[in-house]
Amino acid sequence: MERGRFITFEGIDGAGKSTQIDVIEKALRDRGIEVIRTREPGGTPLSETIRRELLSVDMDPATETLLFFASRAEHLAQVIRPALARGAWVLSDRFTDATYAYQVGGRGFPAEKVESLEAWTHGDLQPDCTVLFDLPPEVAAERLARARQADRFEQEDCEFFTRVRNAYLTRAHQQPHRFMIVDSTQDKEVVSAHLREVFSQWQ
Ligand code: Z5A
Repeated sequence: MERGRFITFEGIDGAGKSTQIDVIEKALRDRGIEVIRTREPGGTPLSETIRRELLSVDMDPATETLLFFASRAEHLAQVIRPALARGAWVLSDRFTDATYAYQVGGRGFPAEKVESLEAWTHGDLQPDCTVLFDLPPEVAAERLARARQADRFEQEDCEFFTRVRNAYLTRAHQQPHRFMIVDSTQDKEVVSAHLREVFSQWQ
């Protein structure tokens, strides 16, 4: 059985990930592919419990980073690895690039510590494709203000999100074989049409 594909979605808060994952999920299902849609932090009962704490409780950056990886280890063991092994495609709303962007880029947590946690947790498994929805933090903040109440991360200031955005862009330029950068300032329908076309063929 051929291993399924692992596709992750990244971007600053309010970049439009959820909106466009719907489109990609449908394009893949229309091809008869088994799709598992999941998210981080979260994706299993235990990881969802960790998510609630991460989004609401102030904590030390080391605790925060370790909890993201604890949630991820469970997610990999219970959901991602079994799905890929049976040939399903996994669409994950965020994965380890988010830790590099938010904890390393945003909070200044040491990159080498994240590298060793990554190697320990899933060094042998990396996304086949990462769609990065890129847009200026000011535009994302305006969209979110209209959409809902802010959680602990969304309450960070514009400088924090500028650092997060820059960290994402740096990773994308370092690993162009894996990243697809999408200009998320474009109209929703324009972005959807582009992604529908890409994922109706992507192997
Ligand atoms: N986090 C971390 O720090 N470290 C880690 O390792 C991981 C995560 C894994 C939870 O993520 C938090 O955890 C996250 C980072 C941190 N920070 N926060 N909060 P999350 O993915 O669950 O939460 P999120 O990023 O905030 O998701 P979101 O707000 O749902 O954003 P989105 O999915 O990218 O956006 P959306 O819901 O599709 O769109 C937002 C609004 O904009 C909505 O009203 C849309 O209708 C609108 N929209 C979307 N696209 C457009 C366009 N093109 N034009 C106009 N309006 C649009």
